[in-house]
Amino acid sequence: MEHKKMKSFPADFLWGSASAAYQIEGAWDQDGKGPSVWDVYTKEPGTTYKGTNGDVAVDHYNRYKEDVALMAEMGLKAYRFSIAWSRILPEGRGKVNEAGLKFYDRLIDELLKHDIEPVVTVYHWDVPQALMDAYGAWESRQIIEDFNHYCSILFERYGDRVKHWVTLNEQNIFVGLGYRSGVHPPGVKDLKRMYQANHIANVANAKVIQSFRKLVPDGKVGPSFAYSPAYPYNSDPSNVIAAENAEEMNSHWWMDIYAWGKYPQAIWNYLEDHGLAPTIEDGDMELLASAKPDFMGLNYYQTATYEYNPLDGIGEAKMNTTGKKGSSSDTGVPGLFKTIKNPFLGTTDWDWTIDPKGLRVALRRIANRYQLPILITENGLGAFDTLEDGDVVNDDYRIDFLESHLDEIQGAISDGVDVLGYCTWSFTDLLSWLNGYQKRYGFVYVNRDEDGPKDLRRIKKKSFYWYQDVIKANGLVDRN
Ligand code: BGP
Repeated sequence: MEHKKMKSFPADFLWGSASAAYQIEGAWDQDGKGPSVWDVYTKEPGTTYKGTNGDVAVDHYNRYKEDVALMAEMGLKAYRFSIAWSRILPEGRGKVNEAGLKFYDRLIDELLKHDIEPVVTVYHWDVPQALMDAYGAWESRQIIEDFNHYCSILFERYGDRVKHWVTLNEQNIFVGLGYRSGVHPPGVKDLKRMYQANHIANVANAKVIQSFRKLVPDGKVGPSFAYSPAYPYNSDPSNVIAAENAEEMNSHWWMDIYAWGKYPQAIWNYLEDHGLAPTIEDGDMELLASAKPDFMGLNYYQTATYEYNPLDGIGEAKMNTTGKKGSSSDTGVPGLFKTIKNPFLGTTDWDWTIDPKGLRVALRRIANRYQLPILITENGLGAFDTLEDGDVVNDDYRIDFLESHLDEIQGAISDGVDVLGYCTWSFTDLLSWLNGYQKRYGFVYVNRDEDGPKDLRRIKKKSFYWYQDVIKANGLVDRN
């Protein structure tokens, strides 16, 4: 839709940026923290790029004041971060670690002191290793109670100061990479187990939303979903159906549950036919339908384009975790869909398509289908940055990327979509789960690499000053 005049960003728009505990905190065993699955998984040979892990990460645990001071200098209105479950409950359940709770008290207070709205994610993939050892974490229904207990501790402790909460971060990614491609913990390739763990995570998510209503009645809560809108390769109806299949299997499978408590029919039938449908217990569907979120959290990075894939067609892909352009391969589900390169779009060095308009497509589709406000909880560009003499990083490519996406957000707002805020990924550089430290996302360069933490010096990139101007103007600024 073309508009003669675009609407402005709302006056209370949350101009933000995001991170996750494992990717920034470090201090992996400091002050009583227990190990998470990522602390253990990254130590297994061959799991991550050059064996990188989050033992030190960017040491945010010990440098949070410096990081928040930079956020304040930038004028950030919101900061999304996650809480490490095993800092609060080192064993995942049982004994509470007061030192862990105190760390987040200090962080939240520091943010509020600078008028930065904390947006707290309760789960960004770092389930306590103790729960993995005890019962296979998300594969057991025991986690429903344990997760609810953990979240209730957070709601009670921080609910007076934190009003925006994210439940599960990218459930589709942590179960997909954990149990389908087997590249995230627990490193399993078993679709039956994946769909079962996913259903249990859905129930746990719903239960926590119910607790939230009681404990933080004036707060807002929602999941963050990694949505890559599906495009058909062309108007060949076989390819259009392939894209429908992908949209339903890769996206509606989760978002329909969050918004409506229902699994989409065609994929449900497909899974039943293949012996992959999850076991549903009495009361599950009622619980799912009763736990409506206040917003859909959207993590948007790219779109995917699909074409017909025959029954004997291709399956799992090879991922690019090195930054060597073109080293990934197409992926598919035989009989449903396969990916194909979109001839209209360029890609990053990690082969992610660059598609700002796709963000507008995502916003429009979510708004139309679910009638929920949307909080963009992640969007950003992973790129190689060069630290130049005099501590300068000229990341014009990142500014171009973010600016073009913001332009489409404003387009979506003008179309009538209720967008609550925009959290870029990420504020400082951080550990990219499988891709080491060379895939950088931040406004703030952190002087470390795969070989070691160096001095962890913080350096403002050119994009830092650009976003500062955008926030000040409450919208896009003329760069010339
Ligand atoms: C999302 C995750 C983030 C972040 C981001 C970039 O899937 O929620 O934690 O890592 O993607 O991904 P990557 O680090 O793989 O480039």
